[in-house]
Amino acid sequence: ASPGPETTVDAIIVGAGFAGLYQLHCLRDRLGLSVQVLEAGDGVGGTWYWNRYPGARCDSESHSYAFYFSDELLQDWTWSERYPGQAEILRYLNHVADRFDLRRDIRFGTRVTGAAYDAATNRWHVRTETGERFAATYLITAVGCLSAANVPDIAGRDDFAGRWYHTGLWPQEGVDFRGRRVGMIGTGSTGIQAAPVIAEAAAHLTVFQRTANYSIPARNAPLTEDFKRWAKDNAAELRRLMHSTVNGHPHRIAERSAHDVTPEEREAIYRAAWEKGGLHLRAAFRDILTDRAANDTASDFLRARIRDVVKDPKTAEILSNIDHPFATKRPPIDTGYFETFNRDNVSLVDLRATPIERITPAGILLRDGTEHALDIIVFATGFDAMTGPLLRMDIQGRDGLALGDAWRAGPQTYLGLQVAGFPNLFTVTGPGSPSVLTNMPVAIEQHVEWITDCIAHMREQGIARIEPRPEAVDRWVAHVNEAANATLLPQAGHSWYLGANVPGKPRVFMPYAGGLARYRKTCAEVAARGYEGFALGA
Ligand code: NA7
Repeated sequence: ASPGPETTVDAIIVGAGFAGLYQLHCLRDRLGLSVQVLEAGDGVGGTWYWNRYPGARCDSESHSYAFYFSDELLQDWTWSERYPGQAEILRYLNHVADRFDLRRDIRFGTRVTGAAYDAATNRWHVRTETGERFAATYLITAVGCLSAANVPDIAGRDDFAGRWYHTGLWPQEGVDFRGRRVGMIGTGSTGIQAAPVIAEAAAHLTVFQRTANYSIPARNAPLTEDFKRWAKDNAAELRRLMHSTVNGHPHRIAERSAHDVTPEEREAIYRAAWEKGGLHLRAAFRDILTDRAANDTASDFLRARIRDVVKDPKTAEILSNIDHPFATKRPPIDTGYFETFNRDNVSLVDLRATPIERITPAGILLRDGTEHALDIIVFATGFDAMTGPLLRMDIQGRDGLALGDAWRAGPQTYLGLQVAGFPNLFTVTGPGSPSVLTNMPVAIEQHVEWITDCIAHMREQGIARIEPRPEAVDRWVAHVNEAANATLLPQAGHSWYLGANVPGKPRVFMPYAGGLARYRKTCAEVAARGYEGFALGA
């Protein structure tokens, strides 16, 4: 078929999750640009549109997992639980889309399959899976960091006679587990949320664990009326707090060291954090993520909790045999995860001891010859994180330079916002930004506002293009490495922060671990100095 006519706008935004929605609002309603949002899903929501697996819930507390740019929006919306569930977040983002009349500039069911920059006209040309074509001066990716599903290529997968699903591509109508024998592969945040809910419904659940993981009870509960009122009355203070913390959460990391207290005091502090639930344990001491001996105290505490809960000693041993320091992989929080293994209809397979040989029509065959008969396989196997969503779009910069070639040895950005050789391409929460180590909406608002201010500046000053200077990129990449190496984070050799979960992916620590507050300051200073490190061209 011959290509259709090309639609030209000022800016194209890819994605309609938190990032794309706010970016559209800023560029259209604050700067007056013509904007087209292209979204693969049939609705807004991004992560929360696709991740409908049982038990899907946010790890950030609801009063902090929201846009803070509009006081009216903050006052209008009321969360119901301490941690918002998938359905409630999706309702929230639909509310935002309606409130700011965003839908009219979003094209749904439209997956971007290519984008190429033409230097002669200073235009990005974008094509979609459905054959539509768009052109724009600015191309802004708002595709998220955990949106390219990682479905492991296990031999025999397509011969499986039952049904299989990836948690990040969950069917809208849900999956009926009743009476089914279910196998779930993966014990990251997702598998840890899903297992207890699947186990309630299924005839039997077998969890296939490759890497044992820590988890902390979320202690989710309905919010009290007092708390709801408090969060609204203190919105300005909460905003200031989230802008000033290392990870954008509305609580501070303690200033004391784990070595400043006696073992008994430490135990009491961990106990209290454990009872409080969620991410507070990570904040109990300032050196949990920087000092191995300090970290060991937290890691040992958490391993002991697993052994307290899980009754079968062999299962407890497999679950607590964790080989990375606490919080060097994204720390899951759960509702009854370890308790699930005390159920009669749940069993655990240790893939380190007996790896998967292949998937058969009847189920999963292990290398020791054991075959687990299954009706449903759930892949809770995570994502090709951070770079995956960008590389899958086939983006070509100046002179046909493919992003995949530019990033062969790992992602190279300036501030996680721009790539050398790709003028006027902005990557919201791109690799090299702190986003995935933080409370995401706070990181997103900062990026979107920085990009908006940058484009406003360009239009005021008659600047046609912006891209980072290669030496600024080199400096930033070195700084990202340095920041990671100042922490224990690179010690989790199998984390998605390092790309280690995807076979063949370069092992590079992708997010910026220097903290959100410091990063915000750096970005602001760069802009104030006339976009230092960027080449601005006519
Ligand atoms: P994660 O955290 O990447 O977890 C994926 C899990 O799947 C993890 O336990 C992996 O083990 C396991 N996995 C991946 N591939 C395989 C294969 N081939 N065989 C067996 N097991 C495998 O993804 P989630 O979806 O749980 O969470 C992603 C983020 O979403 C989370 O961090 C929060 O930020 C929200 P591995 O550790 O690689 O050995």
